[in-house]
Amino acid sequence: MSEPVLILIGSKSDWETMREVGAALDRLEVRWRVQVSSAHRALSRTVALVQQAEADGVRVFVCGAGMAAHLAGVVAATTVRPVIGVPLPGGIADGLDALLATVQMPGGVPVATVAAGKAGARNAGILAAMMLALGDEALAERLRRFKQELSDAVAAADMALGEERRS
Ligand code: RP5
Repeated sequence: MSEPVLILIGSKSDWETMREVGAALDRLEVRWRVQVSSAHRALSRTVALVQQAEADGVRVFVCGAGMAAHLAGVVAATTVRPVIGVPLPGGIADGLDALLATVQMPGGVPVATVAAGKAGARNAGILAAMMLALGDEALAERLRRFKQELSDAVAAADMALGEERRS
């Protein structure tokens, strides 16, 4: 059985940002793998890879690309599994270009697009886990704990700032 999440990146240069997807999934104990495949430079390879991944049991695709970021759209055109798109900085508008290219899908072919850059990559990992948690109560419980930790960290930051201001 394949890993449930396949992270696809348009270039090896995208990995520095997209490693955040893997880090978020690791934290939630969700198995994943990563492959490089470009929509523009290797279209047939990308389509074949997605078809094989779906046949192998991949349940969610997370795609990161920059510039004219068409990778998530090509993957969404190929599979019936959910596709999350992460727009990456580096183009002429530093991520805004990739955001528009990723989010502006025509009706009928959705890509769940997250924020550009590392925060978006992290959220893509969490969102993929939330999708998988629909059929996995143990994962849903790990997500609840994760949300509680986020909230606890805000309270701790508030307390730390208060102490700093008093000293
Ligand atoms: C996109 O072009 C890739 O996703 C990457 O963000 C950008 C630049 O790719 P490289 O020239 O670094 O391979 O397709």
